[in-house]
Amino acid sequence: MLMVSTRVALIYRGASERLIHKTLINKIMMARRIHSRRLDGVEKNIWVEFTQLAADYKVVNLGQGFPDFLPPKFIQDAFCKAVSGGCPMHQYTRAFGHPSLVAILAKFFSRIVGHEIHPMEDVLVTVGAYQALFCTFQALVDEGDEVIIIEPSFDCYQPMVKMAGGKAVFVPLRPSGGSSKALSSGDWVLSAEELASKFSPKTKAVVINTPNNPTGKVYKAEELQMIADLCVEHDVVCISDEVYEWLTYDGREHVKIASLPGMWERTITIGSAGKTFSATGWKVGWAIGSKDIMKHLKTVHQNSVYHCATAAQEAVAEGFQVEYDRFGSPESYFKELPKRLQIKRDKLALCLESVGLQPIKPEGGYFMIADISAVKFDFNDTSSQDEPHDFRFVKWLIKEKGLATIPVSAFYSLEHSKDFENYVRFCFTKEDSTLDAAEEILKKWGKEK
Ligand code: IK2
Repeated sequence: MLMVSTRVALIYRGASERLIHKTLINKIMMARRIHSRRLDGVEKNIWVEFTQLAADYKVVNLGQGFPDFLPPKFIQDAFCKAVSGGCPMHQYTRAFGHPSLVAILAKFFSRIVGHEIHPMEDVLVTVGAYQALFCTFQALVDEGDEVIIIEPSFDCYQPMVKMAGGKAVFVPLRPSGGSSKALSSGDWVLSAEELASKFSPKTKAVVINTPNNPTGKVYKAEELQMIADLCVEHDVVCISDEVYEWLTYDGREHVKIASLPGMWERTITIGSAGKTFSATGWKVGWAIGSKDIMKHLKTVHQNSVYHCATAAQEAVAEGFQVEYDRFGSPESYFKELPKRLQIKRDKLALCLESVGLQPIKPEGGYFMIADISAVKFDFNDTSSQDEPHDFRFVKWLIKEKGLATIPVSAFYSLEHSKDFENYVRFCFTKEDSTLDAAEEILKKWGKEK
């Protein structure tokens, strides 16, 4: 009896020693670095942080850039038709873009760029403009390469360059004549000398974004020509993010840098059906460029997502066909939407002025930035006390007043962000009722001051 229980005890002891041993090994394993070095320093993301904060506080949201109104009926119908259109729309399609979509994108943009775009060779359909950017940086950038980014810039460019092994080199747009005088996004200018000084033998590409997020700057033809000349002189690629291409105001014209002499061969133009048709959740985007560059983006794409949703691509193709047929006419959504947004922009600008926030009127895009330097606010949130001024203002506005916006210094590198902590970004691509609710909050706060 005694011998049996000793044996059982020994078995148990053996088992528990094995367990301790295994746990120790697990602990040692977990102490190892499990994440790749390319993720160091890119963990934070303003959209994740501020979208969550806006949701937690259930605020009026002029933060993230998406319309809270429906896409136009013709494209909703096209989506419904696509998903009820039989088996093929529910299955895989061509990896680099659904045939009907690449065909119409090529036809549509050939007319604008002034170059015959080949649907199968020069176009890549991606999961939103985001993935077009990701494929571009992965395809072009090698360890040690430099990529010049004009700031303020959409916040994913720098982390994507870094993850590809490259180094971002920044050059800022500056308010000409000082911030008190630069009251339109057109007053935010790029110095040709400063830009030229950033090129080196390591420079692989320059990234521009027109109309710009967050300022709304629409680059003039002569500004684009200056950038193009430098790209040709230094034999580098231009990555042109044009997701807001149809949204220009006050008669301002959007110019594609790819349409300038000598630029088709060295430009990757990036677009978004989300912004084009007010359907950001569909996540259909594209990159267009010469086949010699595009083949490398396709390699990244086929080894990552392979292709994006078939039915969404079919619907976007139909949307572009409708717009192709009525291009330039007043019924065109590409004419009607900016007209509508211009009214919203002006309404918001008046409201901001009335409470002492100085708006910088955008020439294009979804957003308006405003100077907050004249504003006093009392924020007792110790958790954010080391954060930049605009971050604290935005958190205060969310938590204390119930209105979400985005801090503009998040669109700058550490090198320049300190100079731009006095701005916040408002999205005016919203229902009138949302803008009215925001106005009510701002006016109430204005009275309390
Ligand atoms: N490029 C720019 C300049 C963008 O603004 C966006 C999307 N906008 O982001 C939301 C915001 O700023 O509040 C993209 C690329 C990505 O576009 P897509 O949604 O097609 O992936």
